[in-house]
Amino acid sequence: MGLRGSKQPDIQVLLLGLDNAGKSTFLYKLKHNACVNTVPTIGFNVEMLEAKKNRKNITLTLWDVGGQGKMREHWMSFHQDAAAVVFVVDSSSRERLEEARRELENTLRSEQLRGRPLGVLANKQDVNGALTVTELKDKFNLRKICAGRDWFVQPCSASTGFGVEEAFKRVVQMINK
Ligand SMILES: Nc1nc2c(ncn2[C@@H]2O[C@H](COP(=O)(O)OP(=O)(O)OP(=O)(O)O)[C@@H](O)[C@H]2O)c(=O)[nH]1
Ligand SMILES: [Mg+2]
Repeated sequence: MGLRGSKQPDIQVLLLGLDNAGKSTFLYKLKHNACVNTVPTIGFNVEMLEAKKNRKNITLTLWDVGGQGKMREHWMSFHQDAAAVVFVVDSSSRERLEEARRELENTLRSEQLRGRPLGVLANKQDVNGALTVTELKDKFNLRKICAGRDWFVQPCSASTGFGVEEAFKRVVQMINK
């Protein structure tokens, strides 16, 4: 097989969500299977991860973009190349749900992301009283705002690792390549 034939397709996955949602913790849990102490992301982190799809090895590039207010205006510049979006929600923060919902809705309006699959992570399930998947689906009105694309909601805890691998597998499954 020539060089061209062996070249792997470049599959980009975009991690978005409010500041403090747990995006970087999720990324490093996946990459290193370790709970890394994070600091708020200014700019972005990027990591490559191997996966198997249809018995083939594939490489995914995960972009973890900072979620603070000032950073959100840059989210758009990552839309174009994203094969899938993973939107991370802090399920223990009911007071910021509306803000998260608004940002997700804005993101899904992007023309560049039209039809791209979406995984919503109901993160921080280890916290007492965390929002359930059913509650999150209802509050975000996901059935409506995700019309026209594949989507799922995965309960997880990026710090304990609960649901993290499962979330990644579901993202890989959804990607159309
Ligand atoms: N209890 C609990 N805390 C978590 C979980 N995931 C992340 N955290 C904590 O939440 C805080 C924010 O996590 P980050 O991963 O830095 O959040 P982020 O989404 O990358 O934030 P920005 O970079 O500012 O956009 C950290 O103190 C994490 O330890 C979780 O599943 N459970
Ligand atoms: Mg971060």
